[in-house]
Amino acid sequence: MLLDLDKNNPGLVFWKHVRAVGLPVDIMVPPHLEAMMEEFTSQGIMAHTMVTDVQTLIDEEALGVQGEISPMMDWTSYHSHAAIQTYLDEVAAAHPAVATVFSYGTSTEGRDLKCVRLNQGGTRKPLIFLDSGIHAREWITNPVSLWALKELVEGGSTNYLNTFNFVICPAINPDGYEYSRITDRMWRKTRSVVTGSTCRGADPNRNFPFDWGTGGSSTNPCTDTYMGPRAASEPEVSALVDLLGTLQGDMVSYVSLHSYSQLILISYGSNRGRVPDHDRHMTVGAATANAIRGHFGMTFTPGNIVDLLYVASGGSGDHAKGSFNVDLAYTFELRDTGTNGFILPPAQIRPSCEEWMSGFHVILDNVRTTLPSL
Ligand code: 0X9
Ligand code: ZN
Ligand code: ZN
Repeated sequence: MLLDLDKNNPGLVFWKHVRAVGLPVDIMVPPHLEAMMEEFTSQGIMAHTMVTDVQTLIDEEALGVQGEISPMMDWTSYHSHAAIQTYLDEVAAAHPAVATVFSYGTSTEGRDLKCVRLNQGGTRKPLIFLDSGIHAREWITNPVSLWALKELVEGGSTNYLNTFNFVICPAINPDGYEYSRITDRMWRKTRSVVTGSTCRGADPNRNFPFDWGTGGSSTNPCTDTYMGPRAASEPEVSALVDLLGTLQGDMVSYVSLHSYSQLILISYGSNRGRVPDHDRHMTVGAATANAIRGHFGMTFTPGNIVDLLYVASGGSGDHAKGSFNVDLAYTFELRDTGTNGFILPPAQIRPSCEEWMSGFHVILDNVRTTLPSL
């Protein structure tokens, strides 16, 4: 009878097949065939239920898997995009009066673009914007922005919530980040499909509308500094441009995290050269570098992008300064200076976070002295 069922009844799934008389058989039975149990007993076959609901088991297993890919954030390893997003949700759940997660768009491959808004007391305050992960391979930037988030909600920086609101957006190029994690560690760009080319992706930091395509970016889709077919062609960039636009009335500072070289970069990167308030940016930048050096002795150098690096148009910092005229705009290049480059050892994650945070305090303290009345 069991052999017959094994062969002919499509409704039953034999987890353990019929072997010999006297040996047990495990059968998964769909709800509409539950009466089979009595038929077994009436045929003299001993039967009992081992698992009442298989779906519950599957669901519980899925929870376990999720726990594995998204542990509570630590600063001793690099985490997947999914784990980063889970951490944002955990922070918001643990601090509901202060932190809210919101989505501002979708990446080319369909990943949610998410940020956390910190707004203590629900009042309008000058807004600080911080992002990380615009370049896929610059992994260290993500734990640093998440560390800032943690310090602001429950660490040594909570007092800043009395003065400022924050929008923190880690992993603003999630497709590129996952591609760097899984396939090509050195990937830099987005993962968009380029019409007429087999090469994929544009450099998101050459794709912002302000001064787009005016120098230091490429029209060749196969290069790492491809500007894209048009300004804000990348969904990740266009969503961020729109988000920044909605914040511009309140935004007093824009900070973007890159690696590596240990630089505190000041706009413009385009041929426009230095910003009108370059001196103020230099003064605050030098104080920021001092604070960072005071922590573990690392040297960070402030300076204009073209002076220190090269002409590079379409950068996010240039857009924030040029289009929205924020008070202070900085693009950081985090550790190191080339020993490990992008592949910064996990042992340096925590120190990178701590030293950068003391620098960030200096920027916040200086913005505080020149606040506009909203
Ligand atoms: O070239 C870049 O985009 C940045 N350096 S990196 O090595 N991380 O790629 C510098 C960004 C400078 N900012 C602007 N060009 N506005
Ligand atoms: Zn917390
Ligand atoms: Zn970069």
